Amino acid sequence: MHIIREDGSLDPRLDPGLSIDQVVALYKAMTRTRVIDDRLQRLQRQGRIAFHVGSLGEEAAIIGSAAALRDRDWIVPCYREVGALLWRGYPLQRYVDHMFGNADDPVVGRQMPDHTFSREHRYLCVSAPIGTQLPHAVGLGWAAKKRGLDECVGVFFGDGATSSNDFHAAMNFATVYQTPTLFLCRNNGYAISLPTDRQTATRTLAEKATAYNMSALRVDGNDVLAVWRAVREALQRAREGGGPTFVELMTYRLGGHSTSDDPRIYRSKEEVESWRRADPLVRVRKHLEQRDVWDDDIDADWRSACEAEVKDCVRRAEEKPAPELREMFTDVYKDQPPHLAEQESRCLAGPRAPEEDQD
Ligand SMILES: Cc1ncc(C[n+]2csc(CCOP(=O)(O)OP(=O)(O)O)c2C)c(N)n1
Repeated sequence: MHIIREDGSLDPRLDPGLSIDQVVALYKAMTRTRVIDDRLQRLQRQGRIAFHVGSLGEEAAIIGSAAALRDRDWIVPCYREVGALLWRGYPLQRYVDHMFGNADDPVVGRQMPDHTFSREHRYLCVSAPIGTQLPHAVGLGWAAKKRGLDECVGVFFGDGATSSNDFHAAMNFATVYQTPTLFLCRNNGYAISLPTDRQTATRTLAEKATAYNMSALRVDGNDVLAVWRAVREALQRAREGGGPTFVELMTYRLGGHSTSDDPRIYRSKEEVESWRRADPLVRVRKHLEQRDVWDDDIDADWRSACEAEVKDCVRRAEEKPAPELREMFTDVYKDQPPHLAEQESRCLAGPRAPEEDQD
């Protein structure tokens, strides 16, 4: 499914009828995410943060999905979806503090960068082993259903995750128990260096849903309105008791897998260039220009506002102290077991603690 055509006009048969202000908000959020990604990539190269996993080229798939969900619905991320969290109003300063692992980081430096969460924004913590978030999302949906709550769950994952055991367990459980779970598969062409056609023998990923008797949609994931429409349709089905839907979002990872990756080793310049022409930001901007609500000057102003915002957050984050050493021992057990209490006191005493304390 495509809705925004090459020339920026909309397919009238599929136009989901968002107001122009809503489309501007989507474009602004997508651009802001890209500016943040760009800044974090540079900070990693300068050695100021340790790691970043970005969403370059996948902004429509992520922001479009988040926008189609309601605030009461849960988002279960993979690891590239901070744009969805920011869409929900998560403070950028808190995210940047997390990226620096400083004292104000919600996980006080105990997680890798880009492994944040927010209960307040109904955004689960990133679960790094591939596919493990899928059964979590089905469980959340099942719990909501059992409690009679009007809450659905959108879970993000990549094409690679469809080869994990957890994917199949989650798909099966979701249809057997008809959980209100939306399987949002960002098919970005690669699982690090492995292309999708070496990941699976099926022609599409969406057809895997058929084996589980699950509804499926396959849409242009670089078309933010197509993403919005597909996810809203899946949400509607779940709310009406129609169970889960698999949504395959066809997109492309324009950047490396993460700052630890060099994609030039396994894919051609030509391939990347051809996808650059399908950039999701360019696509929606064309539509806004056609509607006379956006131009070069407005765009430049918005981007510099985003850059200034990130720069300010980075400056503040770097001024903050590191977490206290004792934070390593907090939030693990409600009642700290004695062996951990002993380790904590030795650790806090430091390496110069008297020998007899360090047996
Ligand atoms: C169980 C497991 N195996 C391997 C890894 C290392 N790893 C991290 S990301 C990744 C690729 C995942 O690709 P995909 O699911 O397509 O998501 P994408 O990164 O493309 O968004 C791998 C293999 C891991 N995190 N967990």
